[in-house]
Amino acid sequence: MRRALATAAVLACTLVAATGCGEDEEPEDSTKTKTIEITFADGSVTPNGERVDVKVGQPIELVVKADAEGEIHVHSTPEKEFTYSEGTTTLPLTIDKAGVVDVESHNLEQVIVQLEVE
Ligand SMILES: [Cu+2]
Repeated sequence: MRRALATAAVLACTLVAATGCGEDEEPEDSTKTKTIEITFADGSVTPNGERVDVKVGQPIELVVKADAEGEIHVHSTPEKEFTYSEGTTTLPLTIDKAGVVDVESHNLEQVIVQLEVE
């Protein structure tokens, strides 16, 4: 069902290509899981401080691909800590307060993404 709708949306986009039809213009569905892919490789991480819009209570999945195990901090209230292992780890997350929430790697001392929760 969801897939069929997505296909229809893609077709609609092609038809109105002249007016532009980006991902950003799609109305955000707060019940749809937001997937954020995070890659750790050779001591660095991607993304690197990027802002991601999410809704309060929206299910989020951090899909972590890593070449070594490590830890991710989510600076929400209260804070959350996640560990990931080598390979792919999927970390489910929801934020129940509006604001900007940093997702960090303390091993690398880097902000991975900033969740703009509204
Ligand atoms: Cu932290």
